[in-house]
Amino acid sequence: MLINRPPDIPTSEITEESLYTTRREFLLAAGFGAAAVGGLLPFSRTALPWGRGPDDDKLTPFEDIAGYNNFYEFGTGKDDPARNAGTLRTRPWKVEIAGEVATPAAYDLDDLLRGLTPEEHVYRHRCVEAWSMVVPWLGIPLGRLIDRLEPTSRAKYVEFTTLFDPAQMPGQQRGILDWPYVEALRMDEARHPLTLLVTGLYGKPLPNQNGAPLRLVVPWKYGFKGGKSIVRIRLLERQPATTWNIAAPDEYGFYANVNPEVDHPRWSQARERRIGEFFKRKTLPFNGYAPQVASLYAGLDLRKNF
Ligand SMILES: Nc1nc2c(c(=O)[nH]1)N[C@H]1C(S)=C(S)[C@@H](COP(=O)(O)O)O[C@H]1N2
Ligand SMILES: [Mo]
Repeated sequence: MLINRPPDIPTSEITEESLYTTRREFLLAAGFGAAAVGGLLPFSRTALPWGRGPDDDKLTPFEDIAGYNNFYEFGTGKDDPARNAGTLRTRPWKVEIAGEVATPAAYDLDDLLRGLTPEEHVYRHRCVEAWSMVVPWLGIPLGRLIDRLEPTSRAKYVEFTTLFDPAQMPGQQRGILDWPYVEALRMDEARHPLTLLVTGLYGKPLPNQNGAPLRLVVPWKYGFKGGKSIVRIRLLERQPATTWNIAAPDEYGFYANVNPEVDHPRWSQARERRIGEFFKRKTLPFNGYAPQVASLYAGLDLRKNF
């Protein structure tokens, strides 16, 4: 599910999730273009114009998406990031573009993304801790930025580094992880159209606790692949070391594809709790995105390369 959406929709226009969903679907069903979404038009509670996917996904309420987070730079409790991330200053924000690109340089974030129109992508979001959400992200397919950077022929991996600033990110005053947080993708994963550089959710700028002003979202992988508050994007010839793989190589592999058949050493990955629901759901291979992404891993043993 994908609609285009202009980047700066005032918060006042989007109040409550059911209205948001219903109005958006009404507009699309009625044949209004993306530009109409967010405008002052009527809404109705008509039937959904498309199926919700295999498990009848409903959007997770904004309060849960922005109130139940993993962002260890602001504490290890699920409610710590919402409480503590107010110290993060997200403008001005510099992003260093480094490695195997035509012109390595530091860019102001707004300049780096200028002319790349954000799109809305509703994705299932699955944490390795076996909970999940359904999130309407606003972002730019990473491949479109990579094209703009003109990679060299040696570029095989893309690495993402989170801000390191213990004054703004008090969790970094403790050595819980090897700071700064680093994640990486193989180039074909990075260029896949589902892979998003996210700048917002629910049509609003990204809350700090969700990784403002720029974070990665790779919907067929466990959430930890999605590094937050990114200050460096580096294109590399060799696979880089990544934070969770360094922290616990037996528990967190480089690939981190959602695979219900490969348990975490300390718990099962067969089922998941959708935030807000009581009964657990079956976890789907590649988080339900197998038709789009399984071919990326043809010939790879996904038990060894977990
Ligand atoms: N910099 C940074 N990025 C991070 C994390 C983190 O602790 N630090 N946690 C990861 C994990 S484990 C998950 S599940 C997702 C959670 O994203 P959300 O809080 O937007 O749901 O962020 C990922 N990105
Ligand atoms: Mo996670």
